[in-house]
Amino acid sequence: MHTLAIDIGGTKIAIGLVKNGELIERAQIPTPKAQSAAQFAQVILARAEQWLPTINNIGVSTTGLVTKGGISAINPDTLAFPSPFPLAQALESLTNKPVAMLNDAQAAAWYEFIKLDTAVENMAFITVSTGVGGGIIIDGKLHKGGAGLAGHVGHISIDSQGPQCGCGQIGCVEAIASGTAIKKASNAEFNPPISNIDLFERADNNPIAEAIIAHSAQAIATLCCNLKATLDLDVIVLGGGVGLAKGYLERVRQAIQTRPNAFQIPVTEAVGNYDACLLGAAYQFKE
Ligand code: BMX
Ligand code: ZN
Repeated sequence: MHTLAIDIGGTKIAIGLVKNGELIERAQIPTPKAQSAAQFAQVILARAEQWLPTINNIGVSTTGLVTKGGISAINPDTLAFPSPFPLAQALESLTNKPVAMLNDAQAAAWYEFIKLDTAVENMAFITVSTGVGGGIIIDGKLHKGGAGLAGHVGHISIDSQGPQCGCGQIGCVEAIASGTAIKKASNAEFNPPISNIDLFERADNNPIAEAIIAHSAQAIATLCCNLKATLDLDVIVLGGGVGLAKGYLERVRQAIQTRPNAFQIPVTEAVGNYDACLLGAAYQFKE
């Protein structure tokens, strides 16, 4: 079976051809500015043109809340199109193929759950990237909730005195720990501004860079302990550009170790690496 996998982020779209569960081709385009879902879908399909004759179905993972009506923003600062955006319908009518769509972190959670070394029943996937997203598996099933919002753990508020989040709340994990939040903190300290990649490289010798990254990792550790307390998870899988950056997972683990025993939880690295969401898009067609 061949699946066209599409992972939509705020700045880039990853497109892949997945054959029997393996990613065999991969491409990437910047997220287009499009007036309509049909136009947006056309840009994606044009990049995948050579694969279209072979595909059986299309799996999409996307940033944002996924409902029957389309994709909607929880944090409009990180979404490039208006809500609700009926992209699944547009892809379906342009290709006549079955289309399945999930929130990006929910899709990655399902993929990472299937790929776990040791079978567990309850886990979460957390991505620390442009935003902070999440997906939750309870009793071996992806928990989406009534409105599809389940897993939006980036919008758990952990500091009532904290920064304003684009979602409208104060002190969300996303506003403190995301790649966007790290960049904001870094811009306030470094002139000329440096990239987040440079910030991680400087952290060994520069206490300001280290403090910015540690602040993010501490917030993610708090989130992990809160999830342990709420759902008694067996494991948390970490992914995303920041989550997978050198030394980040170690910082999160160290911060968790300072918390009381009852809230300790193992945190592992996403086996799907930077493509966990893309692979998750395709794995909607796998049990
Ligand atoms: C935001 C939210 C989530 C998403 C998460 C990670 C929007 C547009 N997105 O919290 O749905 O899962 O970001 O998204 O409201 P990423 O783009 O950082 O991977
Ligand atoms: Zn928020």
